[in-house]
Amino acid sequence: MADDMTPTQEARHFRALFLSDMHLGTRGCQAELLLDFMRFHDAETIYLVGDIVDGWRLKRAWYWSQAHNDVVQKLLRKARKGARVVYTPGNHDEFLRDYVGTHFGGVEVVDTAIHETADGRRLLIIHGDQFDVVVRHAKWLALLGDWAYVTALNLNTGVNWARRKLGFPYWSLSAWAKLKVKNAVNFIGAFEQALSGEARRVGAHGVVCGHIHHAAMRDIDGIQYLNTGDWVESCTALAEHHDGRLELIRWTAFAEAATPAVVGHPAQAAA
Ligand SMILES: [Mn+2]
Repeated sequence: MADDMTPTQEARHFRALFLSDMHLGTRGCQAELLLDFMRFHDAETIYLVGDIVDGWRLKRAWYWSQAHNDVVQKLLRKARKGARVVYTPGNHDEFLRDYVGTHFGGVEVVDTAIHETADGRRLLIIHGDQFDVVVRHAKWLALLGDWAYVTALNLNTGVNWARRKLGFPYWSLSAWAKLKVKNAVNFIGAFEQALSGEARRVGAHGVVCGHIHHAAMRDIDGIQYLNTGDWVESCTALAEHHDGRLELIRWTAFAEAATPAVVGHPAQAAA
């Protein structure tokens, strides 16, 4: 469908949109639904909260259809038309972490960001893989305290940096946890705790993250935990209205007419 085609429905305009885990470059990516979503949603600021392009797959089964191209074009077009686009890379597009602090095509690449809502709340924007080691060893770290926590965080970054330089894939906690289904619920809980804890540590009121492909909007000990979900399975995004109100949008609920494409195996999609 042409980009300029008049939509039969009015586009919704938001103050900010937060999207993560598109996994462009893999068959699992629901690019058509995403494209459809982007046609009907605009914002002053768009946050790309990591795992937008699945870089590790570049080496193996790279899948890049016209729809994947269109998604990128659409994003760049929104940037050209004046939207501020902020990209906080994740583990699958970790190669972009080498470009933190730079701009390309109107897109700012940053490690993490702070978004201030219309009603003055500060939200930490971060993909979330930075906490994989912390989550895996949550119990031990709780016993050992702050020093061990910070060390584990650095270790996570260091180990994966080294693995990347050596050409090994990122060690994915999410994929690991999904293999151990019994631990999945515990794992999600520990992830949410770790991320909301980090928001508190940096003095934010909440956190917007992705990584575990599990959309959520809830209060955790006074911190607003917001997970944007993904575009492999759930097709979700977070939006901020002009008054600061936050809304989790499940696009599949609106796009029922669209026949779901063949979805990649969730375990392979590896958050
Ligand atoms: Mn991830």
